[in-house]
Amino acid sequence: MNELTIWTYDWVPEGPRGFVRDLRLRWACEEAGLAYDVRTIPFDGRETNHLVRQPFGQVPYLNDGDLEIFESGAGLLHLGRKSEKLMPTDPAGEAETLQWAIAALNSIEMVSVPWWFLKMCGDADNGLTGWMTRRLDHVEQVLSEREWLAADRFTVADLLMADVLRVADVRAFGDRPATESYVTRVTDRPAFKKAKADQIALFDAADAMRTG
Ligand SMILES: N[C@@H](CCC(=O)N[C@@H](CS)C(=O)NCC(=O)O)C(=O)O
Repeated sequence: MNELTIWTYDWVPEGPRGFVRDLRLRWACEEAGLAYDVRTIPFDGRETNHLVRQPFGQVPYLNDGDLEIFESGAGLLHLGRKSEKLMPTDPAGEAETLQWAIAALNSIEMVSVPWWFLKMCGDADNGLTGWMTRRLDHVEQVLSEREWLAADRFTVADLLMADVLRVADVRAFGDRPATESYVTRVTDRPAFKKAKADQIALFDAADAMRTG
């Protein structure tokens, strides 16, 4: 058994496969060469069956020995401290990485998730469209001037930002060539491909168990 255990659901419907946020933690471990196990809790009953570990009934959460951490962003920053491949240790590089990791969560995903949810509910031209446009345009401007968000190289900030931006509806929302090539570049990394394939394989295998 490894010190690091990533927790996810034992099954999800097909739609979110490849996008469940345990992928962020798998991806980080793959990038850093950190050994990890993946364990599951039942999807059925998720609203209440693991509130003691994740107070919103969601996944992922992470064990590192006796440490328990929920929120994918917190898990990523924790892993970042374990490997320079994910987060530089010099103060300037670390600060850049932290600010862009938080920006991915709190300035982009904070808008993109509710925008996407309203769109999924049939309200494509919803009240968040202007806000979403402005945020994505600002990111496009940044990405048109640099290859990576922080420290002139791949960091956990890119992992998070690319994961937020790779959602098909977000990518299709306007023509942003720098963003598109950034997402393609980051998700072309072998660590991402392995993390995604492993997650999909876990959920695909669980189909058979559910149908008997
Ligand atoms: N802010 C949380 C969001 C976690 C989240 O949205 N998890 C989804 C799977 S990707 C989930 O558990 N959804 C089930 C639910 O909300 O009931 C994080 O980044 O860890």
